[in-house]
Amino acid sequence: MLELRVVAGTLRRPLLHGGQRLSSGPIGRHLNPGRDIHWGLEGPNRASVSAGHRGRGRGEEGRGARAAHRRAVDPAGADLSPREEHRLSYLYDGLVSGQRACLAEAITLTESTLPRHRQLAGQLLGRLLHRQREREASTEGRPETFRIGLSGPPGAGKSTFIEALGTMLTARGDKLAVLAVDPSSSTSGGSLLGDKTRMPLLSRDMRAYVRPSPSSGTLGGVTRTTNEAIVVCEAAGYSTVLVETVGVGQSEFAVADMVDMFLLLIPPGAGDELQGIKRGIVEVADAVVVTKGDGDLLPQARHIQAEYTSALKFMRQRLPKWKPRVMRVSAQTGQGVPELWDVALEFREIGLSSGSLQARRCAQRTSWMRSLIRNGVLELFLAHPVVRARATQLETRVAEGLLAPGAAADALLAAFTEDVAKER
Ligand SMILES: Nc1nc2c(ncn2[C@@H]2O[C@H](COP(=O)(O)OP(=O)(O)OP(=O)(O)O)[C@@H](O)[C@H]2O)c(=O)[nH]1
Ligand SMILES: [Mg+2]
Repeated sequence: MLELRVVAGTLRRPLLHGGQRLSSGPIGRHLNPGRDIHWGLEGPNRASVSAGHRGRGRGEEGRGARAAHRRAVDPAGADLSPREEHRLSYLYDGLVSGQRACLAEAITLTESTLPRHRQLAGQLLGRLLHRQREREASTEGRPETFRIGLSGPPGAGKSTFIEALGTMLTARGDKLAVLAVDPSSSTSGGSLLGDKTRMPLLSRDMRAYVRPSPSSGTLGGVTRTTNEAIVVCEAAGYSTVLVETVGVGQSEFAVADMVDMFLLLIPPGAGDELQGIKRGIVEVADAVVVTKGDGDLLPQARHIQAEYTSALKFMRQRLPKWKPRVMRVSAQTGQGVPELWDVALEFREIGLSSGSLQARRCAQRTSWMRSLIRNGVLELFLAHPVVRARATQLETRVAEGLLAPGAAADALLAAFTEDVAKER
């Protein structure tokens, strides 16, 4: 609430962020356009858009039509130089025709922290989301793609399971994208090597696209980069998107809030009484998957399955028409993997016919936006010179118990708003 008050009270002139009209005024000077706040989703202006892009090639669509489309999709969009416009058109056309090189380049663009790149990425996202919505209009609002999040403790068998499920799906002709979110390895890119080696078949499979999704070390980073990567992969025709995240910290909650179905993977070794697994994450799971149900681990896997089955009976149902299931699989033998996929498809079908899946996506878009606002405003606040000058001293006094945290926060916020007001 505080952050929103600050924004409402200080922003005046229109400014562009990530291709969306936002605001400016004094605060804008400290804002890094397109990075601090990046929208990348349909705003109210875009809701009434009717003219549009149908995913045609460059040759079919004239320059004028392209510019008109750009204005329609993104009325507040930043002015692009001819070179930038060419790059965006190249990426857009390449993406919608399924070129892997463009997919990689587009995701890299969305991950960039350079302000101009963030703006370009925002424009690209706007166009892709517009295209997605147009396509959904022809399927009565039914999303064409299926987004699945998978989380679980380190070593639960997530990547091995994705490899087993993924190869089954690509053998059936599906195109599958795997985004691996590893909040702990944001700078080293450590998940890349790990997950590529754990998904050797998928990494070589032309119908699959495996990519680590960096988090920039923050939860807001996970929300931004992963949400954007999902949209980009879908535009490139990857109709199933799997998002793997290690169940430590909060990243799994962020991922649960960006997918159609959320799976919690539990290894047999997790122990009794849902040991080590946060109850909250069990509550948001649409299915619990007990992994490694083979060999010596089978009895324990059965035991865990029974335990979760009874635990879930007492949990509040998240969707009226869906009771979370507990499945047992072995990625090593492949046992239970097709059955699990059948359950996932059943979940999707029920979600689509009841409308809960569409409703979930709508709510997720709003929460994506709010998360970006929260992070953007916080970054803006922390980067403000007055805040930077006083924060350390106030923090020290709070840490020593000399000042109440609330009083310190109020003092800092007051200093910030006063300074911003002075600048107006
Ligand atoms: N017996 C058995 N072992 C498995 C199975 N699936 C995975 N494993 C083993 O469990 C270990 C961890 O597997 P990963 O797939 O890397 O687990 P993960 O959850 O992706 O791990 P992180 O990404 O590091 O959190 C590896 O040694 C796998 O060989 C299975 O179905 N059966
Ligand atoms: Mg893994």
